[in-house]
Formats: sequence, C-alpha cells, structure tokens
Amino acid sequence: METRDSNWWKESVVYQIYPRSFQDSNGDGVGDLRGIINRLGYLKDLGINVIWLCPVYDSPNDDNGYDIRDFYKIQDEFGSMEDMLELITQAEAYGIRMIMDLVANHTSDEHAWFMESRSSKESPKRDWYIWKPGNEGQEPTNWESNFGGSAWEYDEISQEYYLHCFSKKQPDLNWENPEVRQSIFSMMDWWIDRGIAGFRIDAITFIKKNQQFPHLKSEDDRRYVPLAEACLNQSGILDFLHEMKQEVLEPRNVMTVAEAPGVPIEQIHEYVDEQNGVFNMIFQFDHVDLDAKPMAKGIYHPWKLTEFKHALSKWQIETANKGWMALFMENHDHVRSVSKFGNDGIYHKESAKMLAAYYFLMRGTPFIYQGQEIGMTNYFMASIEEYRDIESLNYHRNETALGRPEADILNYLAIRSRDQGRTPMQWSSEPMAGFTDGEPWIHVNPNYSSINVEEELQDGNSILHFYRELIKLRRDNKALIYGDYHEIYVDSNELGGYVRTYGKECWTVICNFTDQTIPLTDPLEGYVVLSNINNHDDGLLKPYEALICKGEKNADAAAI
Ligand code: TEU
Ligand code: CA
Repeated sequence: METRDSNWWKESVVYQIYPRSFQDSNGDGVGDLRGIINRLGYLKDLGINVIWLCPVYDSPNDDNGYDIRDFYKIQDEFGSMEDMLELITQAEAYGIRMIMDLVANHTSDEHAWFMESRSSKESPKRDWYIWKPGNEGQEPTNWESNFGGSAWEYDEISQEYYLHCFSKKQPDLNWENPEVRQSIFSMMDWWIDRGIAGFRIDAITFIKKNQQFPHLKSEDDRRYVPLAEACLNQSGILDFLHEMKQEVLEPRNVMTVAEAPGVPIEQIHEYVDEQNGVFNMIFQFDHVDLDAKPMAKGIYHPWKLTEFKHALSKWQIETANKGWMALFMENHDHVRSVSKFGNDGIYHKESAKMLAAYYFLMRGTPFIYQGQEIGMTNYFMASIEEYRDIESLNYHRNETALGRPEADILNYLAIRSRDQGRTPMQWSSEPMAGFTDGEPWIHVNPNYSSINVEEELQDGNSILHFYRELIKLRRDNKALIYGDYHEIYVDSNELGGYVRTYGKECWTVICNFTDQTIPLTDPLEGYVVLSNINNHDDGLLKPYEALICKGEKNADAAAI
C-alpha cells in the first residue's frame, strides 16, 4: 500500500516545456513535438522524471495555445495526435511521465462551444459562457481584464457582451453550468486514458465569478479596475473543485499542480491538505511578483531580500505538517531568475547555481523551466517590434494611449514581459542556437554563443552540471524531500538558508545573495556535500557562494 510519504509526485523533479520555444524539428521556426521527442535523452540525463507540457492543443494562438479551439486535437504546428501519443510512450520508456496543461477557465472564441453560444440568445449553449447586456451603452461592469482593457467584449451577432478574464479571444466558460463542468471532466478523463500522469491546472482560481457582478471601486481615475476582486478565488470555488476531485482526480489518482494566484496563506489547506484538499500542490507567486505591486499600474516596485525569503518560507511553514508546495523560480509567464534575483554579469555562473541550491532543496516538488538549468538570461529588446506576447503588446498599446513615454514602457517590459522567458532554448553555438534551421518565431537571445547546452555539457563546472548534482542529491537523500524545514538567517538581507532535519540527519543550505564576501558568524554543522564554487574558505561565504552541508542532529541544531 502506498503510504503518505511514498507518493511518487513528491519524489519527482519536474521539467517544464514551453513547446513553441524548445526545439524545432522541421525548420519552420516553431518548436514541436518531434523536437521534444528528439531531446528526451537530454532530459533523462538531466535526471528529471516528469515533464509538464504547456498547451499543445489546437489553437489560433492568440495566447500561444492557452486559447484552445479543440481539446481533442493537436495543433498543426506542433505535430499530430500520433506524435503526442509517441511522445507519451517514448517518455515513459525513459522513465519520464507527462503532465499536460489543463486550460478550463476559458476556451478560444473559435471553439465550437463558443461559436454555438454566440450564435443566438436562444442557443442551447448560450449559458456555457458569461453573457450580459450593456449598462446604459457601456460595458456591464468596469472590470479590467488581466491582459488590460475591459474584460467585456461586445458581440455584434447576439448584441450582448461576453466576459473574458484574459484576451478577448479567450471567453470565460460559465462554471455555474453543470454541463460545462461535465464536459471538462470528461475531457480530462479522455486525456488520462491516453496515458498522461496528471495536470498542471491553468488559472484555476479564476473559474468562479461573483454572481452579483458588482461595479468595482477605483482608487484612481482609471476607467477599469482589475477584476481579481470579483473573479479571483471567490467564495464557492471550492465546491467546483471538490466536484472535480470526486469526478476525476481521486478515482484516476493523477498528479495535480494548480496555478492558484490569489489563495491567501490561511486558505492553503483547503487547496492542498492531503485528505481534504483538492490538489497535490499549488503554485503561488509571491516571490516572483514582489517587484510588481500594485500589479494594476505596472510600475516597478523595489524589494528586499528578507521579503523574497519570507515570500517562500511562509508557505513552507504553513504547509509543514500537511500539504505540499510546488517549488519554482521561473516559468513561461516570468522573466529569467538569474537576471532578476541573481547577477547575470560577472557572477552569472555562481549566482545561477546559488539560486538553484536555495529553492531546490526546500520542502516540495521542484520545477525547472526550460533553459533555467543552463542559466538563460533576460535580454533588452530595443523595440516593441521584437515582442510577441499578447499581454506585453496590450500593455504597450494601453500605456502609450495613456501618454506614458516609450522608453519607460520598454524598460518595464524588459524586466516583466513574459517574452523574457520565451526566447528559444539555447542548445548550441550554431546559428539560431541550434533551436531551428529557419527563422525563429521570436528572437534568440544573442548570448547563445556562450550560454548553451553543448558548451555546458562539456564543462564539468557548468550550471547544467550543478543542476544534475542537485537532482541526484535530492533523489538519494530522503531528508531533502521529507525533512522538516527550519529557516535560518531570517533577518539577513545578505544571506539566506534553512535546515532540513529527518531522523538523525540534519542538512543545512546557506546562500550568499550578494556580490560581497560575507563572514559566517555561526560554525557549519557537519561537512560540505555540495558547493557552487571550488575554493570554499572556512568562516566566509564568497560572492554568491552556496553551501549544502550534512550533519547530525543535535540538541541545538534548531538554534543556529
Ligand atoms: O496564467 C494565469 C495567471 O494567473 C498568471 O498570469 C499569474 O497571475 C501570473 O503569472 C502571476 O504573476 C495562465 C498561464 O500561465 C498564462 O500563460 C496564460 O496566458 C493564462 O493563464 C491564460 O490562460
Ligand atoms: Ca516546427
């Protein structure tokens, strides 16, 4: 019988693939399924055992596949259903399970359900989406879409407005309608029958809307107010999620990781409690969004290291006895972590490895986003022409209309745009980084000639090798998976770290987040098992140095 601590998804390391940017196999400049199949050996050698595949379903690509036209079809640019099934089978042969993105808050406006829904007010599928008449010639409410502008779009055909939390080509499904829920659940079953091991569940905290459809109070003179207050983690959402659990997740025993912005820490147990929660784990965004508050205004907000550490450790503490976290530093919606939290200049290598050591050995399942394992960086796109992401393009248009100077907008996008994480995977120093033989759909970061897989495979000291070692270390030491977590250096704005204790074992991770040498006031517990530099000096941490030490638990271990 499986015991609580033998859940495979806890012992796994997940690798996230954004298929458009991973590997092109046919020279059209767009990554594809065949490209992924060709790289399975690389992933196996890295040591990961789960792939989270971002959407590959048929889509007009308004939001790069997060606008699904047909859940049961693979988008032509990525390949065929046969390729998908082959990917699942081949990955399995390498000991890798696949989880797919489940996008169930909305569909594409080109989905057959929506076409039918918009065809007339009397359509049997009318109520599958959220339709409202105008309010004295204006939108039904003043809600602002997550991608900017009104969250309502007027439809000429049926002369009402429909709601879209994201782009106007992503109409929101009406989860109040039981037929909608059933259709989503049977689609999930269908994919599980194809051999996938679970789901990363997209934007799930948006599925319930405040049924009063209130007008939101504005703090400034902007016309629209971010819709979170009425559409994010609304009361009643858990009823829908428990139904999903009962209908699909529990009977099929699949791995689930939910993208769950807006869940307050006090509520985490309702989401991930082992018995009564609904998902195995969630993604929270406090640490990656520190620089973007308030989100609505899109203005850079400075942050301190103590805030960054707290944004991670508070979830560790809250889930200490029950529940589990998804650990991550990057994904396809965020910028590159070495550029944001490390130093992508002279300490590129050291700081990328330090960040890896810092998050990877916390209590939870680590996720690696493609390219993170080689230390891919942001790069400054000098013109809006280089951007592809709908959120960034909308942002640029709306802010320009409000009179914001072009340079300001570009500076903001350089540190927040989702495209920073979407430049092609850097495989080699060949033209186009070995990603494609053709013209890539988005610019390759010019630093590919020095930062690439081929080079790092040859260098035993590379970031890539450090990730391999971390993965192996975690796999071989249960303490690093199941051990208790205790934060150290809580108030330091230079150092960060924690202790993991398990039986007699006691592991310490200590990281220097600065480009200065910092004296260590407390003696190290035990001996150094892994470090990101070759010449550790006792009593000091060099710039961006990280130490992973193993010792024996003693009475004052908790006091360091
Ligand atoms: O993102 C939804 C979402 O909630 C994020 O924008 C989140 O708020 C943000 O990362 C916190 O900083 C998901 C997908 O990941 C994204 O790519 C899609 O565009 C979006 O859903 C719509 O499907
Ligand atoms: Ca291709």
